[in-house]
Amino acid sequence: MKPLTKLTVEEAAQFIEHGETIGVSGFTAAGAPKAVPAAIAAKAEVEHAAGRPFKINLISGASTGRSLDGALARAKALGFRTPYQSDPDLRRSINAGETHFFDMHLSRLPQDVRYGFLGPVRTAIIEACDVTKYGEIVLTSSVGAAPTFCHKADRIIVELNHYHPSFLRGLHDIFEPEDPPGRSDIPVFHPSDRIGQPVIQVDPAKILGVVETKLPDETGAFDPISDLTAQIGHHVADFFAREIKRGLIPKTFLPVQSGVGNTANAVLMALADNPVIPNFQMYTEVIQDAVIALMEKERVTFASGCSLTVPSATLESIYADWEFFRTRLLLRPQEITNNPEVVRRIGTISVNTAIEVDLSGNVNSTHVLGKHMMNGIGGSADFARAAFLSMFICPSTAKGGKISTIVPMVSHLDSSEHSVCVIVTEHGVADLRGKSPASRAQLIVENCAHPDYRPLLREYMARGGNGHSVQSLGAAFNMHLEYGRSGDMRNTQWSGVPSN
Ligand code: 0RQ
Repeated sequence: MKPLTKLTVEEAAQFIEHGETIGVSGFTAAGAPKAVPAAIAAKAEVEHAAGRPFKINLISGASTGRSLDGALARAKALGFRTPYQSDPDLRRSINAGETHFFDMHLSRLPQDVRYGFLGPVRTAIIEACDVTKYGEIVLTSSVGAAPTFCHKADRIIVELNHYHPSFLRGLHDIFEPEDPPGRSDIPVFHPSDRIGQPVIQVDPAKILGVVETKLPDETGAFDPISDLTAQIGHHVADFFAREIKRGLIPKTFLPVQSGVGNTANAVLMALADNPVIPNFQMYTEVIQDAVIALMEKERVTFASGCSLTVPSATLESIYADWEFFRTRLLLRPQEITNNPEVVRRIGTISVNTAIEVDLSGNVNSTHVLGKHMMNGIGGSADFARAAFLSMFICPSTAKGGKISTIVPMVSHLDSSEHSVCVIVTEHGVADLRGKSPASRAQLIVENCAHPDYRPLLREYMARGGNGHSVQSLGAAFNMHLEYGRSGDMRNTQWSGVPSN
């Protein structure tokens, strides 16, 4: 067996051609390649300066880091991007129409690549903590869609990142289902069930070469918990505690999925502080730092996820205490972490963040004022649709109160009212299960909307007239339009708007 070829980053970048599709490891900034993408961005700048076109199509697990999405967007080197992003430069490029972005459910990405719906993948660029001449690739702090990219790409470039220790072999559970009509069940019955292999096995002849690096993940720290996020967290925890007392959630609780961000951290901390909620497990996609803090306190007993998206100091402390964490953490492909079959079977409790929510309970997770892409739907709807209980949380206002996140009708739809069970803001909880449209609207306005907006929303509801839902088609977007006109939704007037 031949040893693997060593490459410099520049040599690796020279393999990448204008117009090709690249699949990269990583899920969030965790485990994404860093050195080769930055060198591809530098190559793009040289090509552009010489008057030659250079753009690639990029497919990842989810968002990536600044050396990948950020560098390539700044170099104007991204023609097409899917399935998720959170980089400010890439967001600008997408909203300016320079990069074509396809926003999709993260659980579907690997199979859509296998089915060929996203075209052929030429090159996979994969961050590893170990790679052998037999073609065994050991991933780092995430799995994402790396197994599928490795299997479908014509060729693989490995970024061997010595920042991550090779003892991570065993953290990952690599499993790819067969495609229809041959697909069988995905035999995960508990968050800790292992169903695959610890490595991605590839034909070593496909590995173009190995670039050695030592670079930390580009994951930022979250803000400290604020009064507002703490209030949301307490409402969520109190709600679940009540449900346990009512016998509607088992006393042993159920595996939790939580979205990513400051509010999600606050929710996890509040769950852990609530004495009625027992120690629990996570079946989630992003394992963020609150999970690690709660694991150290033995409140979270196990976490199955797709990535360890934690600041470098936290990751280093996990590696330093590997004997403790080794038996409590497991990383899977996004096709499995977010799989609706598994999420429904194990009864996941799902908590995600909304940009806006309407009076029917529809959720917009992606588009600010209906037009500007924020990040993408991510895994939120994979979980929301299949969960035992699906909750969306958000502050009741944005932009210093000038925007109400509770609106008559969402300006873009990601999770429909049929997938959304409960809404929570800092003002309270609207439990929408088993409620008619009129009762749902009333609960959302009275329990969740900011008091400044309640009179406006009550007036809107009164204009709805006859019909099953409370909507007034002539006025549904008037609050959004008012923000465009005066910069403050509180100035909305309903007079002059037809009632229907
Ligand atoms: O913008 O920072 O410029 O002020 O949106 O809002 O309140 O800080 O909340 O960071 O938790 O993000 C939905 C975007 C929330 C995120 C979303 C503005 C607000 C601020 C961020 P500024 P917050 P968060 C797991 C599951 C979809 C994917 C998902 C997300 C910025 O949670 O991308 O759930 N979710 N994945 O001011 C105008 C409104 C607004 C608004 C908020 N109504 N109008 N601006 N903002 N509401 C992860 C993965 O899938 C990988």
